[in-house]
Amino acid sequence: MRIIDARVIVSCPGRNFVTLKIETESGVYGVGDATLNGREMAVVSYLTEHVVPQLIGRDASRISDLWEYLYKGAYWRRGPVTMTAIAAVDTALWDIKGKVAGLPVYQLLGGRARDGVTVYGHANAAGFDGLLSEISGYADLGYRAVRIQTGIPGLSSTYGVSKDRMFYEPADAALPTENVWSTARYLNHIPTVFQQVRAEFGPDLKLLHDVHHRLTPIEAARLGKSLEPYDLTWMEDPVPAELQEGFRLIRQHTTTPIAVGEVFNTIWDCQQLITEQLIDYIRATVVHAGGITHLRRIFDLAALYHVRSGSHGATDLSPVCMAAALHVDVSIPNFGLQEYMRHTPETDEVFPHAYHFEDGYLFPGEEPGLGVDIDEEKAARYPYRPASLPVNRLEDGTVHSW
Ligand code: EZ4
Ligand code: CO
Repeated sequence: MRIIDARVIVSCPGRNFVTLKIETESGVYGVGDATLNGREMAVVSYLTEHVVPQLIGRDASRISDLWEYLYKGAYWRRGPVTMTAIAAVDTALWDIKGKVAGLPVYQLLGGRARDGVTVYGHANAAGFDGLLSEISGYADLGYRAVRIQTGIPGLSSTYGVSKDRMFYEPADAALPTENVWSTARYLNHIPTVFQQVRAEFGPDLKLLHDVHHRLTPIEAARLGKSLEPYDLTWMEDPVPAELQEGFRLIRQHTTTPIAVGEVFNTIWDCQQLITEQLIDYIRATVVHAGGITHLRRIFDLAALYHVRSGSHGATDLSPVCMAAALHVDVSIPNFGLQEYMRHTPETDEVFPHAYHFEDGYLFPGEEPGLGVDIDEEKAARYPYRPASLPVNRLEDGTVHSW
């Protein structure tokens, strides 16, 4: 079954998405997400200039072989642009394989290991009263797990607190906006928030928090310790993770579980974190970690070391990525949690999908393949708009991790 065409579709139905569509001689086609927030056009160029010409004429059924061909064949390994491009190809080929087999992709991955995929939503507000009503809203919708982000007194803005009530979008301008950060203000405030939230909602609701790479290991250790009484499901991205051994220090001091991985591209980014049992949840994704094929390799390694999955599912991961993630989530033994930020109605319209939410769970649906598509006519109505993620500075002007 030869590949006869591959196209990169860029569309901005509320936010930018890059989608790869691979067509075969039999007429069956597959789709893959290739969105890298704030760096979209780098992946578009990598795909159109370098990958697509190499796909034409190849056998679409040889997923593993094509993965190795694109990874080893480039000579230059790893990195977000390369791995996002490979992920898009891999995802589209799994979609094709499922359609040809007449089976949803999760069946090809071993079948269902659970009934539904437990998801967590994003409750956020600048102040405490707003936060409580956001959390209640999620609980009323049936969510069993909620991520909590809140404003920090003395800071005009911070990561995770939306301007739009429903749809948080950090890539908020063509050129980066700038935020101001204070670790001291943050560390003093956050435990008081969780103390009140836990008191209000009782022991059953799972509570999560995203530190978004802003602390040093010893600061993260202090935060984890101070949050222990409030029983967090995880503390996410406590420190930038280039230094994997840095997590040892956090681990020595706190039993608050640690989740990391949304910016990881390969198994080599988390190999030490997993094998030394320095984390509890690995949050790598289909789109940024080499597709279904490579993500499964990461999750399999994690399973040996009691590390569970916790895949990233922010709005910049398109419905194509979400669909692929759900087929993986429902079929692996060591599933933990799936992030689920709702897409805008425009996005859902451009990407019709079979997955659906019910009572705190997502279900991948029973369509052959991934059960997601791109409506190219509708996509064409939303042209690309440059958008960048913010840059963060300390109060004295020093550039800090965002
Ligand atoms: O900042 O997806 O857990 N979710 C996150 C996200 C990321 C964005 C970056 O593109 O940290 O909100
Ligand atoms: Co995050």
